[in-house]
Amino acid sequence: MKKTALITGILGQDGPYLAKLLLEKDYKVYGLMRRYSKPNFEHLDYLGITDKVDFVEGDLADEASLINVVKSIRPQEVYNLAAQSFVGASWEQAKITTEINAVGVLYLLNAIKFFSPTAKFYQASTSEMFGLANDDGYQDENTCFHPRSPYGVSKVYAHWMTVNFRESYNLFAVSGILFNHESPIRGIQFVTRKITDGVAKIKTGKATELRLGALEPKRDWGFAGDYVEAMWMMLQQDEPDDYVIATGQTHSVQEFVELAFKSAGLDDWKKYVKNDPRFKRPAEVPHLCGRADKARQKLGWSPKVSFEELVKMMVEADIKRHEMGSR
Ligand code: NAP
Ligand code: G4F
Repeated sequence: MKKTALITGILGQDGPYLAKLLLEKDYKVYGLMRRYSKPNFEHLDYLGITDKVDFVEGDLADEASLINVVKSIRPQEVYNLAAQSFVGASWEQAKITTEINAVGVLYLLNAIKFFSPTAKFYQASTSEMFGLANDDGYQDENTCFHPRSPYGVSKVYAHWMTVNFRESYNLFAVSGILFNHESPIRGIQFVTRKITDGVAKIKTGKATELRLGALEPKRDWGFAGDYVEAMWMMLQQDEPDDYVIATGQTHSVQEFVELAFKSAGLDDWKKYVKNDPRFKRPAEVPHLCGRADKARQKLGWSPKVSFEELVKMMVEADIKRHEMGSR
């Protein structure tokens, strides 16, 4: 019998990578998506799996829709990847960010508790929960949270609600605290993809500049394909637990910019990059660097793609896309 998994956030970045992994492991994969007049399957198409996923309609902000989905599928594994995931928008849209990322997780946990209580549940937690904590060093499972955005705050609620359902109702519920992870299908608003797309546009003569905010913040950037493996591994354990997933290396936005321009054969990045205060945030997270020792020891997980390989992969994919006529 095939195992059955429900993935929320199926049209985003991580949803397609995780779906591909589970399909390769012979799962039946259901993907939850909102109601659209015109859904965008671009990311699933990129990985060649659109017709292999069973789509179900539902919205994290609508409890009844989640109950219907969980009740009708009764999945063995639920991966909650759906979120208003863009930190920069979360100040202007704090309420909807909270409804989806925090209260939505409570709705989903309740639906599982009542209608599929043996399902294993994965919550997509984030290094944004650490925020200002431990400014210079590493962050791991023992680091205190100090979120710096409504997004970070909403994710802290969801993290603790996941832990609370585990402790209160004996649910197999885990929280994966993932540091930034990227890919050629990263959303175009996020800084890495904005940079690689911008570099590709400059390279192919479609743009002459790239406008960015702060270049100093440091992030621990890995490859999304490696990180979804850790999600799956967490649900294959005998006991539910929370894990930090990270590369253990950190780079500034400027370092990403320099390498991206260099990968495209454009030497003088300063000629093209313009500072734009519109992309600065009311409160910044200056330094993230994860320590994933627990995941290494207990799950046997480690990242495979290096920072340099990641930047090159993204730049090459965007140049190819623009050369083929994409806007
Ligand atoms: P993403 O590309 O933004 O995808 C999020 C998905 O959630 C989108 O497909 C979106 O659907 C869906 N969604 C948003 N609101 C929804 C709602 N109300 N109901 C149902 N679906 C909804 O994010 P990602 O990079 O794949 O990240 C996956 C998860 O990991 C997110 O929870 C994110 O917060 C978390 N995370 C990401 C990272 C990272 O570096 N990527 C790191 C740590 C944690 P639409 O297509 O309809 O907009
Ligand atoms: O790429 P970002 O928007 O990602 P951020 O804020 O780190 O959040 C991402 O990673 C989190 C994990 O830590 C996830 F939970 C979250 O869902 C998301 O996937 O920004 C990275 C850095 C920030 O310091 C930002 O201020 O880049 C800086 N930055 C500078 N100029 C910019 C820009 N960010 C964006 N998006 N656009 C700019 O023009």
